[in-house]
Amino acid sequence: TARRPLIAGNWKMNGLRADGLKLVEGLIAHLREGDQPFDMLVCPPMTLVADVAAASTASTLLVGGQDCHQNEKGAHTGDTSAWMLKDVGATHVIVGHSERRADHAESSEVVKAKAGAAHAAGLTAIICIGETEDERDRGEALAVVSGQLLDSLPDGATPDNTVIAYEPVWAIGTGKTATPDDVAEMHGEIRKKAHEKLGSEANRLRILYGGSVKPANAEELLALTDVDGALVGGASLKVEDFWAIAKAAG
Ligand code: G2H
Repeated sequence: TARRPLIAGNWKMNGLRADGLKLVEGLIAHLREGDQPFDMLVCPPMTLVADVAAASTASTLLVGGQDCHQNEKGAHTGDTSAWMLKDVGATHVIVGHSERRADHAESSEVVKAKAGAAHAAGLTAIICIGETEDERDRGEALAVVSGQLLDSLPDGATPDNTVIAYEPVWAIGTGKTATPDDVAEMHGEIRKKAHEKLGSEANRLRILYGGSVKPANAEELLALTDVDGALVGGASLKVEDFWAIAKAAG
């Protein structure tokens, strides 16, 4: 099954207005060079989602949030709903990033509810899963990740409204990347497990790799059979680095 790669940038808590808009202008200029064999998405901090979406309307650049609340509205100070993201032009939202699982104690149950809210609002949910270094050292990586996958996928998930991002926690922002063999094994396992929920549709599911993806390692990771794109943090903050990663996809 041919799956169109998705190259997603997770800006995390980086970018004031001027930097963010400049970054987006640079990416849009590249996208206008011609048809590309990949989809490109940026997920700016909440303060910039509306501006970046407005700046991207006449281009193919997609815009998403980095998190959403599981409810539509209400007394949740500081939170943003999936409907609010949709309202300002987002098409995607990342849920369950390991930094949110760690910093905000988000369980897979909460992540599942957030993904369900994203779907209800008409957004594509990018559900992040991944094992810690201790879990890998104990030989539990496959079991932990499979469990997170099945526990985080909401009913109604399809390859059209859901993307999975495998991000080994020990490879995030550390400069360490999983070996291509480890990544290939894990992505194969994730697709196999996804069949339990999605049936043969799992063959269309996009599974991204994330964790210190950079121009120097993008090509070998993106060449793997079950790697359908990348979720890029640090290297998505520089136009030329992010573009080089995307070009490695096609
Ligand atoms: C993993 C990744 C993006 P980085 O968190 O989600 O970040 O590429 O900086 O490791």
